Amino acid sequence: MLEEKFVSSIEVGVRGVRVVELPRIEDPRGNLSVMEFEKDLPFVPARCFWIYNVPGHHVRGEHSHRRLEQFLVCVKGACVITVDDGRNRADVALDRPNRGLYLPPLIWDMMHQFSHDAVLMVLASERYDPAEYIRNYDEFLQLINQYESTFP
Ligand code: T46
Repeated sequence: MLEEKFVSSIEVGVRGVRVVELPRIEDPRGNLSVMEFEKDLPFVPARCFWIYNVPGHHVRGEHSHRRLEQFLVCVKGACVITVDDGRNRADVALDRPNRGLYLPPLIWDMMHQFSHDAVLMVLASERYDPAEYIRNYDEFLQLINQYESTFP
């Protein structure tokens, strides 16, 4: 179960999306945060990428994934992630390096309001496959309707 995986997490009112508070080990030499993939994540990452040097007014994402699970941490700076399950929408501020955001498949996401120094790290459950993206919002809503009639 997802809730059992994440020791400290909260729902945001969008299907399956959770904000996760990661440990923050404070030390006079600096702080450290940690995740153990098999213990702390509902998937074992196959890929990691990071987004940086985003001009403040630019929006990234604006798509959904058919199968992909992702875990996002803004390891430096801040940004806002808008998540949408076709019924409900929420804005999540990723503004500290010990806060993560879990995204299951079939969530429409948008990344925006990047601070000039933001570095957004993303762990993904699969290798990169452009065919797995849904880039059209109407197509996304159709898939959600199919999904909800299959799994009411
Ligand atoms: C997501 C958000 C958070 C690759 O070659 N390999 C990769 O693994 C990725 C993620 C991208 N690319 C190439 C494909 C494009 O030519 O990098 C370019 C930019 O990718 P994209 O327009 O998809 O970037 P974002 O920031 O809109 O979205 C990315 C992820 O694709 C997506 O999964 O949720 O970051």
